[in-house]
Amino acid sequence: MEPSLPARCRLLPLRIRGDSRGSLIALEKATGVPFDVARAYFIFDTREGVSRGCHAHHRLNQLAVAVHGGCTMILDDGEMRETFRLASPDQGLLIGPMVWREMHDFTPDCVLLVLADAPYDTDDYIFDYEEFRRLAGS
Ligand code: T46
Repeated sequence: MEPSLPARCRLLPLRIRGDSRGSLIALEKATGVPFDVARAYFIFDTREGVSRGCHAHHRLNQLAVAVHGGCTMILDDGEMRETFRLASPDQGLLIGPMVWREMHDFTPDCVLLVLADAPYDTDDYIFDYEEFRRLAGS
């Protein structure tokens, strides 16, 4: 069953272009990416028991795909908090602005690909949860 996600978050089913050689998934506007991609990064080799994220962004839109392995995502819009497992290469997770995100329980082989609509900018981060709650409520 699809998880109900907080505001500004959405699951994006990704079409697998499979043939006898194997599988391919393309990420672009035509396949549902709802923004112009300004940056891509991927997270891998995450150590056992380590958590990542634990912040929100003022403006950033992102699409996260567990292209290999998986991790548990916690998403929080300031009112609703949802936990679910992101662990399939044909499932994209859109995370909009003002969403607190945490990533836990990475499999050792997890490769998390993230597309973003803006360059890396430390000023866009909110690292304090209470500040996030205050801004989300205003
Ligand atoms: C997010 C989650 C899903 C860069 O130099 N450029 C970049 O584009 C990024 C994202 C990071 N960095 C540097 C900054 C740190 O020295 O890479 C190091 C690790 O980044 P960070 O601690 O921010 O990684 P996560 O996994 O906690 O968070 C990242 C993204 O920062 C964040 O936007 O939503 O992945």
